[in-house]
Amino acid sequence: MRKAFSSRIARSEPTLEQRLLLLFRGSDDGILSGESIGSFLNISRTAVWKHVKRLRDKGYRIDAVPARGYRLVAAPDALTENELAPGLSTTRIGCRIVSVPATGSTNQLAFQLADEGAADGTVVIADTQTGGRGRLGRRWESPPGVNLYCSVIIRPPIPPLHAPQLTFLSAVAVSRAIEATTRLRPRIKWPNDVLVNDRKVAGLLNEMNAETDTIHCVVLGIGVNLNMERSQFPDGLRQPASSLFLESGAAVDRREFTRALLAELDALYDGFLRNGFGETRDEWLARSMLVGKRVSVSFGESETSGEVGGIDADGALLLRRGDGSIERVLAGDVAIL
Ligand code: BT5
Repeated sequence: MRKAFSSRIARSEPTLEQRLLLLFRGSDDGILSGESIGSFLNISRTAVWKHVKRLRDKGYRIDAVPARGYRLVAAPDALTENELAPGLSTTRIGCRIVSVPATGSTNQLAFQLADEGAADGTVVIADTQTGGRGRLGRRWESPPGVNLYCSVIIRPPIPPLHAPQLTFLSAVAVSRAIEATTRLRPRIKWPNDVLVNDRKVAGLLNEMNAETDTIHCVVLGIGVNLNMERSQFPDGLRQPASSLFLESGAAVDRREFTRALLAELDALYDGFLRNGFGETRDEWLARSMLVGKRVSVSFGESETSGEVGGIDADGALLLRRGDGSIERVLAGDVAIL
């Protein structure tokens, strides 16, 4: 028997390190005496020193200012819980953020954590992936320091049959986050791509652990090319690809983008659990680049074509064929004709 999980888990209290960072960031000149830190956090001077050292070990530059105390000079450009949690006001998504410098695939790590009981809304982020996965065993290029690779563990009380609906949540959340942090206008391509100026900037890979009628967990894998440079894209990608930086000309603050994404996902997931798939589906359709277009969809050896009418309640693509019949397509790669 697997453990049952509460569907609503409040974000845990900030840790001492997070409170220390908040203190530094809230102080006028960025300098705090060991004594004042100790009294704010109710810890000894030795404990203050230990926490400062721990932050330094994590890449924070904290200088000692003679006779005055400590000054936070620079924070690492890292997508850690310390950097993301302050200012993140979600109810589920991001209740816990597990951040690692490198892993094979964040989806794989998320499944391991889910097996160990990780709660609904746990987010796994890696700075780089050595075996980033696309669909059908394809590879997802994941260079360090520039992009976002994250996997969100959710445990929705829905039948496994409806799980494909969740891909649409991720696609809408990524699109909203792009709009919230850049001036770009993203479009969604069924089933799992987000494009800017017809170039792919994000890919989604949802995977599930389920039995016939019960979902144990769904892992929403989200890869967004934020600051990737042209030279970091290998030749021969399936379709033209780009990053938000390349399309907008401005570097994206990875922390700001990640917080925006988690907030949008939280809001959409909350609406999904309360009111079902309808709202996400409507927004997805409004953002879709395919509706009304003639497309061909290939899956392995098979290929079909028609005019896109929309998606149905299960997230299947609805194709109107030449003879007027409607075909439901559950998976495949789409090309616009
Ligand atoms: C996808 O597959 O688009 C799903 C990508 C999901 C990646 C995230 S990152 C976090 C999480 N952890 C993982 O291990 N995966 C998820 P698909 O539609 O099959 O597209 C894959 C194809 O896109 C590849 O075969 C390449 O041609 C191309 N591609 C590879 N890396 C890319 C990149 N960074 N940007 C754009 N296109 C890329």
